[in-house]
Amino acid sequence: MVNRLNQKGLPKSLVLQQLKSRLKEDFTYDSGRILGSMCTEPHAFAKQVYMKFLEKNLGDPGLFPASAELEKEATQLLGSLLSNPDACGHFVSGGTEANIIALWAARNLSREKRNEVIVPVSAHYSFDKAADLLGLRLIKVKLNERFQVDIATVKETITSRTLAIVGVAGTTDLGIVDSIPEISEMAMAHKLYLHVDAAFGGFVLPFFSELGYANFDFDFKLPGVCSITVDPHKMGLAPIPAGGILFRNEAIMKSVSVEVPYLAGGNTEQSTIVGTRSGASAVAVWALLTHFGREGYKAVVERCMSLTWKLAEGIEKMNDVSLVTKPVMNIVGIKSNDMDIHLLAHKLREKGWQFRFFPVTFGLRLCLIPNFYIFRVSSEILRKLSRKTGRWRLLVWFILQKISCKQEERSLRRNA
Ligand code: 0PR
Repeated sequence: MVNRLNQKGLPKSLVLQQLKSRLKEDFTYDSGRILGSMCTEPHAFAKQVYMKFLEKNLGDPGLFPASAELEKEATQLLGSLLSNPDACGHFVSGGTEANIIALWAARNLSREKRNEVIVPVSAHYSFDKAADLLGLRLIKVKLNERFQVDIATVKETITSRTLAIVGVAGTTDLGIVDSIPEISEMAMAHKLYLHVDAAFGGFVLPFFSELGYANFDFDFKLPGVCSITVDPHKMGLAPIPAGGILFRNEAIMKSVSVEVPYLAGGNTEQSTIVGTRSGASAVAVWALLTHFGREGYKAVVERCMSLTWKLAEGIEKMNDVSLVTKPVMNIVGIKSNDMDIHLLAHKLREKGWQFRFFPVTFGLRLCLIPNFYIFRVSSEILRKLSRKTGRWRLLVWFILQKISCKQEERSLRRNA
């Protein structure tokens, strides 16, 4: 069927009715069926702020200077979380744009003829897009037995063509953190740009040492780190779009600046890919950071991690399935030696459950995100599902037992 614009418009009520029915097939976070997403239901306060300031456009700081100032402040607040209150940067469409901007800066700052970027094979596919757009070549390095980038191979891979190295602090499939201190040393020694993709981990790892978990150095504390991707629309509970790109200093950011001669009195620069850009997102991030503070985000991470440990403990006790590896942050990979986990993912999908299947590790990914509805609706549906899925009952039982935890739900609601 070809869709054509109606000659006459329809009444709002009819349009809304159509939308209600047309969008029924979309998953919703409050259904509790989304178990493998890195995004979450945005925090209610962030939604309120976002709706209030929808018209703000950071592409025109002449019209919205106060919003631009709040964005600057929010990047500093986030920078302070990542050991550098002097950090600068922007809130952009997502981690993809942030990673593209980082490699853009690396390329512009690089010495002549350098066009190779070393990334772990676990790096997000946004780096493939970045390389394609920027005319760069990705050199993908294998992982060690702990699923971190293999440092010895990174070392061997550096040549006179290398311009940058990317380290990941929270891989997309398993939430693994590369050994960024070692990469930082290497980057310093070879005068290479180091970008850290902490799109997911940037809101998780800063609280680990205070919470008594294994500590990971990954941020601006390490002198070689030039930029960090950190996405408020993942673990930061902000509405989409809110990716974050932070630079160590302005000189690095300026390497991608373009002068805009006719906006804001003719004296402005832009260092983002897009021009018109959501100010509401940046304002909502500022509001969330200010409202939550360190303690607030720490509590979110603590809850997510305590669920993660429970899930991991439960899986370890099961016969049919096992952990791909011990979780580092609130991402759990589940594999099986004697059943087809891909088929399980497919079956669960058919039944309306959303997991991610990762072909490389041949595992399912669960993200224990701050979305507390997960714990509410799960039990009843899982009970039904458990009767139907036969041999996979154990996994389903496990999710029912461990994730649909009423106690957690109550505590999450109390703290929301
Ligand atoms: N860096 C890392 C480490 C990521 O995991 C992701 C996205 C990105 C960068 C890119 O971020 P944007 O998607 O914001 O551009 N990781 C998620 C993933 O691939 C994105 C996602 C989130 C996909 C929610 C689906 C979903 O429901 O799983």
